[in-house]
Amino acid sequence: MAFYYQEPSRTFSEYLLLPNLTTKDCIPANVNMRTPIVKFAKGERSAIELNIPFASAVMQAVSDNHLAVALAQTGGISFLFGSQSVADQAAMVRKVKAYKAGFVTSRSNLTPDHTLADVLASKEANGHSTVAITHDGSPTGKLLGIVTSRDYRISRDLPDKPIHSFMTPFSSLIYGKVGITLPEANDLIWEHKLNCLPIIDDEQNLVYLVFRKDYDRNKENPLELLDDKKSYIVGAGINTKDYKERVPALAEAGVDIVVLDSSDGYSEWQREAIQYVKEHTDLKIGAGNVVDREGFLYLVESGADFVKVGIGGGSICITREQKGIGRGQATALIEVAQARDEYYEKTGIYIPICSDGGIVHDYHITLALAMGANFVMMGRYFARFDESPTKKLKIGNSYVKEYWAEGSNRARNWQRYDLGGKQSLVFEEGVDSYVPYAGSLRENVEKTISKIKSTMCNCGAKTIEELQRTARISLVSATSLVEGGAHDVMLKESSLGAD
Ligand code: RVP
Repeated sequence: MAFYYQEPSRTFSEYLLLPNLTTKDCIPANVNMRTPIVKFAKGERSAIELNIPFASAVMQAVSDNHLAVALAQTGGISFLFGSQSVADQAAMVRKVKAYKAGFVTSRSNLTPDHTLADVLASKEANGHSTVAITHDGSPTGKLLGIVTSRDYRISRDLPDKPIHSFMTPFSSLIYGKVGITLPEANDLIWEHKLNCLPIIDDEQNLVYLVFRKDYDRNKENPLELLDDKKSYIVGAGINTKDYKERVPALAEAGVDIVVLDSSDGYSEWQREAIQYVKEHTDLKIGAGNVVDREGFLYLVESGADFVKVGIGGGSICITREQKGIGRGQATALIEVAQARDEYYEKTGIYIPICSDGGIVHDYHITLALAMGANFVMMGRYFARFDESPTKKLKIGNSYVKEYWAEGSNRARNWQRYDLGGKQSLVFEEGVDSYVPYAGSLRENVEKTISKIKSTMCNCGAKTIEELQRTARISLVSATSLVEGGAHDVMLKESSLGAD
């Protein structure tokens, strides 16, 4: 006979935290959100810790090198999507590791033979008003000039005017040489009243641009997540099919940590992949996803450095509808956290866990942490920001960004779902969607973190570990859920749509 659980499985929205005594020193400024993400023995520290407990999902629509840099600057980590070629994913890792704060690779580039119409089209497409003019139109070609909106007049100039006739030519440009520091670049920018300083190598090839507006911003990254060589820390998703090629290439590119990305991680394939990574590299590896004690212990005994929890709770995920497997995210997390604590008691080894998917409101993050997660992985949350790799579109009066699932036909990530059958996606486990555009990652993350810190203070906790130890959590009835939102009033327009 099948085994029946006596309790239904539950989601975050069914729980609330109760306040504990808030002492006078328990203010948001004193809350530290540092959190371990790889296993460690009692009395030791985790080899990788985040400054905020956020990871971005292993998804094409979320985690590329741009988002990885932006998230590392705020203290979290991205796991670069794995549903791309080994070479492309390794190149993304290299870009993150080579990124130098304030030094950006030029995103808008044309050749001298392009026209004013091309400049305007490029500006329309990506919003950048500074265009680097290189011999081949690439971001690293020989620098021949720069075009900004001060170089042309749309009312007078004809669209077919060639760029070489109006660009600021290289001979008139102020530039820096590779090796220049950010403060030195900034001095040049101020001295010559520039908006942008190109940085070139000995052959006059363009390497970076430094923008005046970025300088102040880069001074404000007190929580940025750096390795010991001052490069940003970055992770990458892998699968159980091509890890023998993918993992060495990622390691060679300098990745800090990998995670097995699968909708169901309780499998012998994951065990083999973990063991391969442990035997052949020094990399840390996360595994998953699981939703119960058995799955957790299996992956831990296979050697996983952290375990990811969650099946079917993702906003774009239809695994539960398609296959009838999964578990309410809160219940899954509570059971795995309990198994983790018991394992720690027994062995003295602490295994961090990541709650993956289903975060809708910011307070869900605080609940996940209180329930035992060391960090959360989010897709929808990050897909809404400027830095995610997808297109921003206007639909009606609202701006949206595209967000599609890894199990959708669009992503074609069959490796994530494969159970040893034919090598293709036989049916979809996720959808293609839009999410409301929400602006910059930094502003949103800061706001979310301040909400979490404020709740932690209500709960009398100054660290995540303290929150996990002392939180009091209550189930709420269906009717008290109604009481929790604004009710029995008519909302003014300005209050609609608040998170
Ligand atoms: P969310 O943050 O709720 O958007 O969920 C993101 C998570 O959804 C991912 O980290 C992944 O675990 C899961 N996902 C991604 N694609 C699919 C799918 O096709 N079903 N699910």
